[in-house]
Amino acid sequence: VARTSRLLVDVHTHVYLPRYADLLRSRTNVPRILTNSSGEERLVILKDEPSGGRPVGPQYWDRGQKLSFMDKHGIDISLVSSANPWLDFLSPSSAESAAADLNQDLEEYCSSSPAVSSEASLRRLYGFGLLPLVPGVSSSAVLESVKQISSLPHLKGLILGTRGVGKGLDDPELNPVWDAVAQAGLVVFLHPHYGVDARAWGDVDNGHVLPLALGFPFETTVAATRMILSGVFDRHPNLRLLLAHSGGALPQLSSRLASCIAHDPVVASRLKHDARYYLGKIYYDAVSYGPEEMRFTSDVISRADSYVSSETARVAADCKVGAKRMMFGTDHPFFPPLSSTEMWKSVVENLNSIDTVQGWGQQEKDSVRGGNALELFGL
Ligand code: 5CU
Repeated sequence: VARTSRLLVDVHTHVYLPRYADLLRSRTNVPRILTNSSGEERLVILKDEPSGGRPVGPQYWDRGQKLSFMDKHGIDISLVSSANPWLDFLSPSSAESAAADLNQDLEEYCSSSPAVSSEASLRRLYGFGLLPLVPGVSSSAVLESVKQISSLPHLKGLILGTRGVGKGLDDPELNPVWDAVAQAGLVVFLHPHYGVDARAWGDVDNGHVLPLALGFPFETTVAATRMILSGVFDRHPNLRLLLAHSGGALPQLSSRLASCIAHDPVVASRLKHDARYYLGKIYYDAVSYGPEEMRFTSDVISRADSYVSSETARVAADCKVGAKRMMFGTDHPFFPPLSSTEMWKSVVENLNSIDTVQGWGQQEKDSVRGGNALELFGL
């Protein structure tokens, strides 16, 4: 571990692979890439996004630009995932063939990337594959896709949204998928796309702020909570789930969740453990932009084991335990700076935050910057 312990590893960084960008260009409905009257390409993916969309360019698909961004910010390795909305809008047969092709494309994207200069056995790019998770897809097609991803040496996990095959991630139909993914040792990266009911945002134009700052993390919070409530982690204790945006509001709400469960006759005896226990079985990116938020998340993860049962005596949590489950991320190519600056504010803020978390020593900071990711992804 010592030789690699100072590497900076980005676990939250996206791409629209060229094949996927072409698919978006071929569409006339959202999600799509359109060319406006000035000849500029625009990306339109979010619900209620102004129909003109926003500028999109090679930073979204060109591997050279990903590597330049990494060089500029001192990032040694990136675990690249396809960006939302993945294959959600396709028919089952189109989703199956797109997943197979895009997984192969991503393997090539990663396997032919340069080696890390200080560690020749590592490449600079690894990836999360895609499953054809759409309503109506057969279970065997999804399991075939899990098999394909685990056979591709540079894909270390898979990214998924919150809809599953139409009924969310607590759908019992997904049990064989969790089983297969856990057995294959793949990391599941859970990422939002839909946000929450847009009526909550009112009529004032606040750009993308409310759906991205609140809607995205609330969506993740709901999806992860439904997974906990469905007993996924009791049935699949080896499942490795990584939550985008530091798990949204889940760390903040987990004691309230535990209390609501304890007071509800429908679920009070359903789970093997107090809800707070499961937060210590999950992994979190450190994409929260503030040292206090990072410290809080690590505190909540740290205390999780003391909730193994309601009889367990609580011990004061050491936030260093939780730091083992958090990992640096950038969300590139999203959140580009509004005016040209050398370094991206979104990246610098996350790095500075990791560096200034009260109670984390150098070891914890190095772990969150890269050591944890190297371990989790077996690099
Ligand atoms: O800015 C955005 O729309 C996004 C997005 O769609 N997906 C993401 O991962 N981050 C930001």
